[in-house]
Amino acid sequence: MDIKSLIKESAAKVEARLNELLPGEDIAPSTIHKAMRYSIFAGGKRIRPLLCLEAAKACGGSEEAALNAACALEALHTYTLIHDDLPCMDNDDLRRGRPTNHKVFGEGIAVLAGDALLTEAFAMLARVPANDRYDAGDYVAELAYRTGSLHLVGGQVLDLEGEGRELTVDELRAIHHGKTSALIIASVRLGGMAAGCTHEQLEALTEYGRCLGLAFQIIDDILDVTSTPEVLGKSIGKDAKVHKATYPALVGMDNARAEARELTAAARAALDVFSDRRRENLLAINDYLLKRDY
Ligand code: GRG
Repeated sequence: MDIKSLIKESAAKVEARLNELLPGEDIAPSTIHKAMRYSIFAGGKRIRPLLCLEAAKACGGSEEAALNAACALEALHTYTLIHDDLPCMDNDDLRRGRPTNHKVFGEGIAVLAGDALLTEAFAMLARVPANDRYDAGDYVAELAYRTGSLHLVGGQVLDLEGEGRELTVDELRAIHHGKTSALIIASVRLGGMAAGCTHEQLEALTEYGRCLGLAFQIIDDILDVTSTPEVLGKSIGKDAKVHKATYPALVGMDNARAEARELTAAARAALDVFSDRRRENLLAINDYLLKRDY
């Protein structure tokens, strides 16, 4: 299957399951359910669920075993987008091609919609089937570790504290690791764990996620300079406006592109422990994300 069809099919499966797992818009209190659904069903590339499902398949597991974990990752990711867009954070008014959650529902409901999606993510994980190596406790601990104050939330703290200050490349890498790579690492690890992967496979997926995650964020920084809001579905050029450090600003556009290419090669090499057939889709995703234009 070509990569675009793979992405489309995977997104359709994840959206159908999310629709089953999340409370309907007509369930009271309906405002919050409308707000949660507004942001989660606004489109989005669904890269994290895709990585989770494909990591499970690379480890010999089924998509079904990892589907609730894939949904949990998208719910958690959507919470970060809603909260990141709030006036007290990045203060954005466009996300996934639509007005941001707080612009439509108000700040109070947007905070709560993010909170509820975060909470639902753990409920979804608790429903991922156990296998010989891992159970719900392991899945919950994994997502909590990667997205709490040590990683994802911690990355946002470094980001807030770095605003308006000259950052070193290492400081910027630490922000990108927390805000982006940590959830991407969790995506592939949870897919592997849901498939009952070996320790060696889990280590390989962790390194693949780390490299791919950082490359993904460097490309995101590049697109923030070179693309348009119409193509990306979110505001662009914001980082420069608020004097936030980005890869192209710190190391130059050519070096940023070169580093993204090197990380993509390192992510590819990390998958050497898998057979050609098993790693085929993870490799295709890796290449696709380097060349993406949105
Ligand atoms: C806890 C508030 C809070 C934030 C944590 C993850 C994060 C930090 C903030 C979200 C905003 C942001 C720019 C994160 C960097 C990672 C990134 C590039 C997110 C966008 O992901 P895509 O491109 O988005 O996969 P779609 O809309 O396609 O799902």
